[in-house]
Amino acid sequence: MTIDPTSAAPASNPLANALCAPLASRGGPLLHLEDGSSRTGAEVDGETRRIAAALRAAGVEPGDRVAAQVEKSPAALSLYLACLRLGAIYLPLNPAYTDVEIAYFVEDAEPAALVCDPRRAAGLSAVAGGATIFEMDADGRGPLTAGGAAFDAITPRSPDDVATILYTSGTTGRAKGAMLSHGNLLANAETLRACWRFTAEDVLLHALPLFHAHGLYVAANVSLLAGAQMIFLPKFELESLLAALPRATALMGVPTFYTRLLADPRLSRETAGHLRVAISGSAPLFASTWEAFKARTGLEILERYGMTETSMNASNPYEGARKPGTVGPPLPGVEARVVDADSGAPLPVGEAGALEVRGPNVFKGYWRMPAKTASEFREDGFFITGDLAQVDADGYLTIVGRAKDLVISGGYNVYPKEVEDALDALEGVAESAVYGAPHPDFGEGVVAEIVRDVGSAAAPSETEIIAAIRERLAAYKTPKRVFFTDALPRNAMGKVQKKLLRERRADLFVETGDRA
Ligand code: MLC
Ligand code: AMP
Repeated sequence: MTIDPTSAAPASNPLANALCAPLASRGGPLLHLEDGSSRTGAEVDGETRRIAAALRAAGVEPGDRVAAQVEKSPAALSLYLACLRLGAIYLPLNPAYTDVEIAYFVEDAEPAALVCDPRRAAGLSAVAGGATIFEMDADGRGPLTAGGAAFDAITPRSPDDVATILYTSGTTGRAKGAMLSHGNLLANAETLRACWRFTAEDVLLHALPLFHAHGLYVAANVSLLAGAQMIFLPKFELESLLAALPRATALMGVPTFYTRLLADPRLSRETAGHLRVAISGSAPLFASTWEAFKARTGLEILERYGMTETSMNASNPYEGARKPGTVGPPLPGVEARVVDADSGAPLPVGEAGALEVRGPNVFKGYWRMPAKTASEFREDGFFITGDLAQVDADGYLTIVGRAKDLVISGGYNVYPKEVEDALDALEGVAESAVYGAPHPDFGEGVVAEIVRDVGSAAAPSETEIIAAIRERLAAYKTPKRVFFTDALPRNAMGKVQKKLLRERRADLFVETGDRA
């Protein structure tokens, strides 16, 4: 099926029809849970309709935002599907975000409903604005799933209507809500399902969070579209993953999943023997990890490349050569080009430059930020990814770096500017520089260099600074180490030379073996 996300017709809600409608007749298992129980498609469908009815009864209208800061559970999946059915915009949020972080998202997105863990409800009620708060615990219990009426309709939505908003931070430190349309999500899921050969015979090992593009747009959408089953683990936990692996036909993970699996001697041809495909993305996968995984399991990891704004853009082939270190050719229907960042002129094969993409997968823009949106697109509709890439003679892309100041830690994006702003606001800090140092587990670990404010009586220690930041920002954004320096290294233009800092601390985590 080819979806044209710009077409205004026909208002039938193709995404909900593709993902939700088939569930009612699925009497077999859809989700296999850690405790050995399972949920049939029909059960998930029933829960979806109940949640949709409860949201509707609370006044949630099509186009309204439903923010959710909930633990991963079958009900969290149903909540997403309920929003699609209702025509509401689903806005998932990492449970690791602090109340301070949530306050910004709520103020910006003005959701009609905020679904959260009961333990967070009191704190969040202070920042919820006009949103109705619904509690949902880690087992999915709460007023939305308690029973009652069912919303059986599927609200008409055109492919151009917004289905989800996922916040991604930015180089300015201000998070932006990336709006993905129904057409965007369906087109990408359909392409991936076909490229990766997902069918109703598949059992996907789903250990990713459900609040990011990887776990939601890729893992969940593709499985639902294919009618596949999912082993639905609440999070990555090595023991559970190894226990479930022999039952899975497919695995999707960030590179940390693969390095952690490889560090365990139980990963073998036998334990991974049922897998037909192991997919990696969200951060660079080292060729050495690819080789080691192949040597141990016989499987060639299929690496693909995407981002929140675009879902998936490129993938190594299912059939044909998978080249370690590359992310494969652009997906069918996606155009990718490598250009000179300043002139926009296309670069020849083998030359590294700015990567730009265009296709039915590319998002509608940033929520209420038309100027920011416009500045990230070229006139001919190509989106400037902020990644640096080169293309080889076979058309395979390699991501060689980032034009944007970004750290990717265990697959989570950390924008240094956001952390630097939080550091600079602390008493006793004159200025700071945040960057990523190589980390054996997370790929990159967040590190801060601080210049103390000599005019201030406060002289916070490393531990105090880490504790103060942790109150404001999620743990994965909080620097794992803080160093003090008299001056930050700057170039002639006055720009902090983060490359130099990274090089200086290249052995920081590697030497100490520090994982936390
Ligand atoms: C957890 N911590 C992290 C971290 N995850 N620190 C840095 N980076 C991370 N990614 C913190 C914890 O809060 C804890 O801090 C300490 O580090 C140790 O935690 P852990 O027990 O080792 O972490 P764990 O819970 O096992 O989580 C690690 C992980 C997880 C890699 C499994 O981060 C994860 O699931 N990452 C996937 C992220 C993802 O889905 N990205 C996709 C984005 S979409 P403390 O202080 O509490 O002790 C995208 C587009 C695309 O990028 O292309 O897919
Ligand atoms: P996010 O904003 O969380 O969606 O992160 C998207 C970013 O992750 C991209 O812009 C890339 O920098 C990075 N990324 C995703 N997949 C890969 C990959 N396979 N290799 C290298 N970087 C990747």
